Amino acid sequence: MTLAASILAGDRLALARLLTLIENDSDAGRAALDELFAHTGRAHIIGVTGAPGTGKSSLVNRLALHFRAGQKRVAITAVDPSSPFTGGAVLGDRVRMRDLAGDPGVFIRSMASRGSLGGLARATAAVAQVFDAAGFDVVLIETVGAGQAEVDIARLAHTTLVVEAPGLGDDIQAIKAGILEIADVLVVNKADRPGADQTEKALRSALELAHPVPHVFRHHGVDLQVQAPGPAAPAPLWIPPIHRTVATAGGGIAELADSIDRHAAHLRQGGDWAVRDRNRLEAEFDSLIQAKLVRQFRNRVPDSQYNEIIHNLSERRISPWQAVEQLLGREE
Ligand SMILES: Nc1nc2c(ncn2[C@@H]2O[C@H](COP(=O)(O)OP(=O)(O)O)[C@@H](O)[C@H]2O)c(=O)[nH]1
Ligand SMILES: [Mg+2]
Repeated sequence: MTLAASILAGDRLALARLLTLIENDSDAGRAALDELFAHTGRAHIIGVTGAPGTGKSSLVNRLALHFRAGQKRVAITAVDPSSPFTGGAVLGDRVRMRDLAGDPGVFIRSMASRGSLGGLARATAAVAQVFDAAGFDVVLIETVGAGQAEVDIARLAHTTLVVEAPGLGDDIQAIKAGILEIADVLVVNKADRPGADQTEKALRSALELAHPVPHVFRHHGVDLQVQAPGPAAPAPLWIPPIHRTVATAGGGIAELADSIDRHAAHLRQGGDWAVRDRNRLEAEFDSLIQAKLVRQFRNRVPDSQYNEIIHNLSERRISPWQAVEQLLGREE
């Protein structure tokens, strides 16, 4: 039996093995991904992002328990570019997720980046695909921070939760970083702490600033048009709801999960589910083409020539554009 076939048959060890192969960017991993691809496209992919300490892991834990209570199979991955695989933060997350340990309807896997952020986004996309093919109904992806990696991972998700919490002094930071633009659902966690009102108010006014910009994906500056299979009437605009939660005690989780479900229904109804799916695949395809072309090209250029051009660049003898033209010729 191939690795992919074992995964489709529900073999958890095979699943764990493939995730390692993917992290190591191996050919065997890619071959299994190719085989699994036809079985993807069903899972609800949910991204959970926000600053460190806002309670993302605690929320993911609670949400997973909630979805399990509804008989859904749940896969969880935590992406932490700053910490190595065995690093403190990731281990801490694993300990907190102990409520779910031993449940065969749950699979938890932490990931650390090797190499570039682009590589991390690709690996995360691959991991989500594997969980999807393996039959998990919900895939929760926790990411730290407010950088490009989070935006990339939001593109991967159908539904993105942005988590804030009072008392961290970074509300403005996250809003500045434009993270609200990727939010489908906003969460003020640690609602048991003083300052939750202020955090919610700050979010609400930032949200009003961002509104009424339609929440659609743009590609190369052009709105993508995909024929919706659903009803002809245009779907109403989705306005990100704000939820208060106490992840440690479970407060507000049912309401939050309800919003997540409503968002999925909204995407399906309006045809945005297909749009996001298509955009995600196109972005992945683009990024793979770029990576492959650059690799092929670099293999053809001797290091000496490459280094000479870099040298000429830093000496300001040629501009970056001229450097590219020297190597690749002028575009027609
Ligand atoms: N008071 C309070 N503490 C919380 C809440 N949610 C999480 N915490 C605590 O905040 C800390 C960080 O939580 P964690 O889930 O690891 O945050 P993450 O870094 O965003 O994943 C932990 O000590 C949690 O126990 C909450 O709703 N209220
Ligand atoms: Mg965490």
